[in-house]
Amino acid sequence: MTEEFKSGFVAIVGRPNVGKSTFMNRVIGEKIAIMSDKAQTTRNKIQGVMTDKDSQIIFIDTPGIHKPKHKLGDYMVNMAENSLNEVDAVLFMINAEEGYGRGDQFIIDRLQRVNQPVYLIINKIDKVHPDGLLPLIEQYKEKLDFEEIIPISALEGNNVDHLVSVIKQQLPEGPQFYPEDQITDHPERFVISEFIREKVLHLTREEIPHSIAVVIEGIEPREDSNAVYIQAAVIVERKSQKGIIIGKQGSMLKEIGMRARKDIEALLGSKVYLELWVKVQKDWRNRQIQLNDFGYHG
Ligand code: GDP
Ligand code: K
Ligand code: MG
Repeated sequence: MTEEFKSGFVAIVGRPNVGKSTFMNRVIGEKIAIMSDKAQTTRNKIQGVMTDKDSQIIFIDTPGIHKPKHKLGDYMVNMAENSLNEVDAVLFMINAEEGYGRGDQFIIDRLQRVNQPVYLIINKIDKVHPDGLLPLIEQYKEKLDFEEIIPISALEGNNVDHLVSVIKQQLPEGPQFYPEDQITDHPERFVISEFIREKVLHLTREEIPHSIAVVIEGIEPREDSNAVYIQAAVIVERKSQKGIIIGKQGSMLKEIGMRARKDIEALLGSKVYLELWVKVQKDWRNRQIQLNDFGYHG
């Protein structure tokens, strides 16, 4: 009998900053999920596709499930929960250094309603002494019936290959959903907007928390010059925030644009002209009706 091709969808859940994006990027090998020390950087689900000769794994990097604070929070939690019931396996990632916390209980409560196999992934083992792992494993075992418990270091790569092979065994026979060279099914538009948002968050630090969105208003490849023209708007809630993002004589916005442009050029492999501006749109997070405009589709 010949080996059948296997394929399936795998969701990654866990508190913010446990290393979900780092893991995705290590497995996929490209900067598609945005990594940052700030919580909630990954807002939409990003799919990364890993293909080899006999399998294809489609990873869903969910936004961290957490207790909602406003409408957008609700939306994010619902989206994350829904995606868990459409996958073949769930990776519940924790940080070996932090141990069990209330944020985990909130996620575990949700995972109890999931029928698919749930794997406990203990990440950042490079930061702890191996003796500390056993008590941690015992503690989590009591909370949920995990299919398997796998310690890894997403940053250094320890045991990541093993985890991938375990997932592969779990997958059903199935088609190759995406072409081999495709690493994400998100339109470039979304990745580009995330690059810009990442730069805003990095450069403005705590002054601009998460109350921004980035909307790509135009992407226009010009064949004559092999360049891509991109127009994007940064949406803020208050006028004061607009001032911070623009900076003295536009210096901040210029820096944001310059850094984002470098990432976008690397992504698209061509020269990029990026036109950025800032718009004030009051209380956008609580206006459900606008969410679709910003690209938050369930
Ligand atoms: P996410 O919010 O779960 O997507 O977390 P990120 O992937 O953005 O990672 C948050 C922080 O943890 C970043 O600074 C990463 O470099 C760091 N990190 C992720 N995985 C590891 C790991 O295995 N070991 C160590 N030491 N740091 C890690
Ligand atoms: K993060
Ligand atoms: Mg992330």
